[in-house]
Amino acid sequence: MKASEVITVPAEPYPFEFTLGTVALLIIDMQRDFLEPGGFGEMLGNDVSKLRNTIAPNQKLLAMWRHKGLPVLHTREGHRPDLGCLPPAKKARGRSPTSIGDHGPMGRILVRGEAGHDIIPELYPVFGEAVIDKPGKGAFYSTDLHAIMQNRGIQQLVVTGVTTEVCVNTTVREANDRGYDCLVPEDCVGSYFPELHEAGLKMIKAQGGIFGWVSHSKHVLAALQ
Ligand code: TIU
Repeated sequence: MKASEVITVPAEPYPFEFTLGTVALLIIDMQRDFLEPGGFGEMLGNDVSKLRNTIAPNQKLLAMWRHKGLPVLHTREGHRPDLGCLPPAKKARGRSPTSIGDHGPMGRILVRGEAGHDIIPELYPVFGEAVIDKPGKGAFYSTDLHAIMQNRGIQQLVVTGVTTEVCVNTTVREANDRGYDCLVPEDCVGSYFPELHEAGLKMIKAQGGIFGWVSHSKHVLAALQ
């Protein structure tokens, strides 16, 4: 496959096209605190198994991306240890007795450098893969993701990770406003809430692909074989 070859993936609302020279895999917030039993997500009463179903398909996609030598970008949601980048409104919201910055099951919750903030071992970044620390839900807000993409000539993103309706959806919307095309493989994104997962995917592909495209990892893998 040449860098300029156009690859077509069956998707909704219509096939998604990209070239190897301009596409990246963007894996959103596959962090221990969201996915591991005993982490912050479970502590809040969520069933983490719904998110853990996304690990195996993400591993396959990541392996293909690495095999092809294509760019991989990872994000982590979290804050400086002094919480300087944590908006008081974000800290207060939820009214949980334990919140961001407090001591949780795997260190201080969503604080950079803590065990729970790090990416799960199954999808751990390797040398050369950018890790973007983001204070918000979207991966573009207050990060250098846009600059990295411009510098590397990236125009299309395959976006995976958690959660479908929160950080994945926000990031796809931000990417859309910056002129990027996004494909979301539905089996590689997950939510604690099945109905919000479904709605999150529908919102992306509705109205002729108002924010992007939705497909399945098997179609992306087959197109790259
Ligand atoms: N990564 C991400 O989606 N952060 C969240 O807080 N998600 C929830 O669904 N809570």
